[in-house]
Amino acid sequence: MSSTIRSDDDPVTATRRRFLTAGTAALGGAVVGAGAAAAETDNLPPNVPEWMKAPGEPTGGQLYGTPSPFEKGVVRNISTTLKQYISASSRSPLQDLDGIITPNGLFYERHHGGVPAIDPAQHRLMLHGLVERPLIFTIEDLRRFPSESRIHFLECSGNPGYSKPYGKTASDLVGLVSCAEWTGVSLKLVLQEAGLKPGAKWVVAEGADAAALTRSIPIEKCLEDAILVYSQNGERLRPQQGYPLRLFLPGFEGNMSVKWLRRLHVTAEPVYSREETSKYTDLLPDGTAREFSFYMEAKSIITRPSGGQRLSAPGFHEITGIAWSGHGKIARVEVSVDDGRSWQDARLQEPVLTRAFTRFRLPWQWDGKPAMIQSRAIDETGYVQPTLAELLAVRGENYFYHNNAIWPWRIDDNGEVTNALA
Ligand SMILES: Nc1nc2c(c(=O)[nH]1)N[C@H]1C(S)=C(S)[C@@H](COP(=O)(O)O)O[C@H]1N2
Ligand SMILES: [Mo]
Repeated sequence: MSSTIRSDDDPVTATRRRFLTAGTAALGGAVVGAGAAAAETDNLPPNVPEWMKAPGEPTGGQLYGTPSPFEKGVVRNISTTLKQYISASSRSPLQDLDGIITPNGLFYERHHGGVPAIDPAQHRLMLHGLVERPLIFTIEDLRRFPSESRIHFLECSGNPGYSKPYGKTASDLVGLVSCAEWTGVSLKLVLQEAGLKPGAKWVVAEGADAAALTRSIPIEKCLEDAILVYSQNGERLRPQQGYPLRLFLPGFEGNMSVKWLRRLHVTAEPVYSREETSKYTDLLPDGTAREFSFYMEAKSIITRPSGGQRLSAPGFHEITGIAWSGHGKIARVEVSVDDGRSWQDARLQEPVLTRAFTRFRLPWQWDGKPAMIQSRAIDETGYVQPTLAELLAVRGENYFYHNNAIWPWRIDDNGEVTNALA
């Protein structure tokens, strides 16, 4: 027996394709990926490890499960320079996650007035304005409607929020994005229950937090795919994500998915609230403002190898990351391993869903020399993720929202991965 990993399509006796060559444990040799300290233990082959010698913890010790204590470093990333009081954010540790679903405890957070503690029994959703029948719903009322579940990303328009790229890790750079399965009732059904009056063109959504965050949403989006969400990844929303009810607008900038939703006011015009005028409006180089900037454009990031990580040895490494677009499905992701001179198609992991994370992968042989790796997403509309220089040439630097530029990583000859634009 050898611990060398072989590809699935090879018979186990063949040695055609070996992924791990240098640094891999052969029997009696060193240990894969383990440091010198770990090699001191008696728990390694051929010994029987101590956790096999007695029964483990009984179930019931933890009524709500938590990750292994050995994963305690996989946590949300909270800025140490920004005051985390009323206006706060925390970033998803994208570089530590696999697949396309962000676990609820690691979902990014952004709030403008703290996290309210809402008793669902005392929470109501009011629907009024240009409707035939103004209605007030309890959470139980909303749960009586037909439900639906869909997987979508959510991204803050301030992700990363600066034209000057700063930060070390994928999380520092673009951690204000996450992806989950959302369950709730289609907003269209709820609007139909009230009956829209002629002239109903906008729906103004208001949150029940101290910020009373308010945004005007075009009626077309409300009737297309907006959801009134009460559950995320199978369980009820977390307080940070809008418990007990949030609006969810697939593909639109995060701040429009109003959390702790208390009111939907159907109007003929947008209300020009603070969050759609002084904030989240993009001032262009010619002095005009890009209003409104609803859609999050195609974007991708390599999460492994990525900033803060280190390649252990030359040889095989899988390059993997996530891509997403507010305009629909990801059509292609291209990866360059030679500083943008040539690009290859990465393999897209199924399912490729609309307005959701798509995981991409590219097998790569690192020759041990310095390298520059980067990914660019192309969505089903044909839109290609731009470089930072291309983006700044068009949009200027008067504002810092909607930065969907390519983020290259530099790999040093010692395997260290750093932000190539910093
Ligand atoms: N009521 C309310 N809704 C809100 C916010 C808020 O502060 N109050 N923040 C918005 C912003 S800026 C973003 S990016 C998303 C973040 O959602 P999350 O914290 O669930 O990731 O919620 C939006 N909805
Ligand atoms: Mo945001």
